[in-house]
Amino acid sequence: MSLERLERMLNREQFEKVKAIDNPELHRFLADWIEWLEPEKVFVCTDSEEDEQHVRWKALYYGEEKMLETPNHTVHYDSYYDQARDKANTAILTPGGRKLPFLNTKDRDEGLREIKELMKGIMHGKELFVCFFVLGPRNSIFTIPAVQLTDSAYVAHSEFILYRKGYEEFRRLGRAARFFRFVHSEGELDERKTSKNLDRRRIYIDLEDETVYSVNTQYGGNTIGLKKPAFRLTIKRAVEEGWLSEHMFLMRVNGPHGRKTYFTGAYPSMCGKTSTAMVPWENIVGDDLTFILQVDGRARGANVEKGVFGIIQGVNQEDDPIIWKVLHSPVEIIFSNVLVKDGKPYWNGMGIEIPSDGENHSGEWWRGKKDEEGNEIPPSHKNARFTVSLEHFPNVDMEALESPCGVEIGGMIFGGRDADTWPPVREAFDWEHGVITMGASLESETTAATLGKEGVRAFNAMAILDFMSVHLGDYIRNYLDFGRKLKRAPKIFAVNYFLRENGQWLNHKLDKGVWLKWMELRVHNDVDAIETPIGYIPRYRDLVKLFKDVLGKDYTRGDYEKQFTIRVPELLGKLDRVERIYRETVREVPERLFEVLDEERKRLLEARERYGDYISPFALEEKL
Ligand code: SPV
Ligand code: MN
Repeated sequence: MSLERLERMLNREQFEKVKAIDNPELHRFLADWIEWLEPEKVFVCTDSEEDEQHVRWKALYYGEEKMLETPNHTVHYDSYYDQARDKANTAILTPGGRKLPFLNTKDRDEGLREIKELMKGIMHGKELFVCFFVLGPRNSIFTIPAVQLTDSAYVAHSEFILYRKGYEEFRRLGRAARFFRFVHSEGELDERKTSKNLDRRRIYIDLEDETVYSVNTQYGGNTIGLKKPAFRLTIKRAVEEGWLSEHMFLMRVNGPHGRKTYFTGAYPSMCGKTSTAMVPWENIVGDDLTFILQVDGRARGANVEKGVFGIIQGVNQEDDPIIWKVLHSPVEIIFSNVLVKDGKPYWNGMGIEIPSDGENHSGEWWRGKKDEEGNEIPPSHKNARFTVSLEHFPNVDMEALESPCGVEIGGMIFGGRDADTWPPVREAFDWEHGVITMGASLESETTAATLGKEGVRAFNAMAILDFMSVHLGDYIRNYLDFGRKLKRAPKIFAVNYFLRENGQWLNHKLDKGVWLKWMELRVHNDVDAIETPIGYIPRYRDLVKLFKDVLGKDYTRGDYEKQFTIRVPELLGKLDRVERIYRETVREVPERLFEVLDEERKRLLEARERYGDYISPFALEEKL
């Protein structure tokens, strides 16, 4: 039945490609949506190089990307007002519009009706790309197949760079495939090929059918189905099935004598996640999304993706030598929302002189140009990005990236943008303490990764709140349960790269390389540490050695003392803020969360009695 409909709508060659997948549910989904979207033609992508090439070419042909001077480099622009994830117009569809505390929700029937109406016939005159990918490595314990429908060759192209191809996986799984679906249309485009009807921009997530709809937008965070749209679906699956789907990088930290220790790290967008995963002397496995499963009592992680959709602002030769080199080599890269002059891309903070005119996300650009609100337009957007496959990074751990059973996780890191409270690095007492006082208590200043005001301190548990498609209480319960199932749980750490004093940073950008080495040693109990009310911190003498070994720097007692002072008033204030949120906003919070927060408060109050408000790490070290 659906096949017959598809046969009428597709040409023979494309029809044969979908017919070769034995999955009636997929056929029905395709037939229904192709009928509804009314594209002029349909292209079905198999895993072949020719099909991928077709998509690459069409992105140029339709003008969604333009060639740059370096072979295989292209540039794509999103509308000036479509430069980040649009939280206001993103909603989880729930029966009766049942509320979630941190995300918009909308009545499912109403949302589906609205989105269908917006999408009726929206692909007139356009080519629809039907693409198959998988989340996680293929044919692995992590694999989730997904099908993407989009009229944006740029979106499809990005997905070929970022995800493993899935057509053969669909064929192999046939009817057994429990697949995600993504339906995207960029809608009407203006002369610059950017989405025009931003007032009708919508991203609706239907958890029941595991389908995400996205319309009238092009920005990757709203449109690349397997990235953040899928993430809302995997969080729900993970909570239902007892595993973890996290907003985390996955990396290898190289210990003494060739020891390899894998870490995950959760940081809100623009808080150092990619740059940590990319620290020069370690190895990257993934920079954004990690699945974590329990296998034989161990936590094993895999990168959901195989590429990077990374922030380009501030990437410079000195601080990010690896990314810099990749961005200047003739490998396949899509630059988005950067300044282009004479076929070369430029971005803010790249450490070289930037031309004073060219083309950027605002169209023709010249220094001093203002937008409609009277704000001066910088050369590139703060959230301008590059899209590139990890295989092109000299520091990628390819074996870990492709391992069908992932890698054992030694440590999990939580970090935020915090001017005055957390020390640069510390270790939790145990899984529960880490999950609750570090992950579930994460606060961070808002950034340009989402639309809205920047620099506001905001609660962002596990750096995942933007995607929290289930009740946060259930999510945290699942986390705590997950740890209980493990024979050896990863150690949990918290980092903060953003401590400030009188407006000055207390740390350098590459200090994170030292914290990583220290955490690696701690995972294997190679160094001891100072017990504080909020966990273990490094001893000065260990850091002196690491700063020398890693950065060739002398680390002063003064710097150490300033950075690792335990700031009791700020820590207590934070505990109160976090507890209030869990008491007032989140339902069915595991009681253990409140107990662990209470224990922490008690320890802080006792320490204050004895040492005062600001406790030097040297004072605590004397106890050792
Ligand atoms: C993030 O903002 O967390 C990103 C980029 O990783 S986006 O795809 O926009 O979500
Ligand atoms: Mn992210």
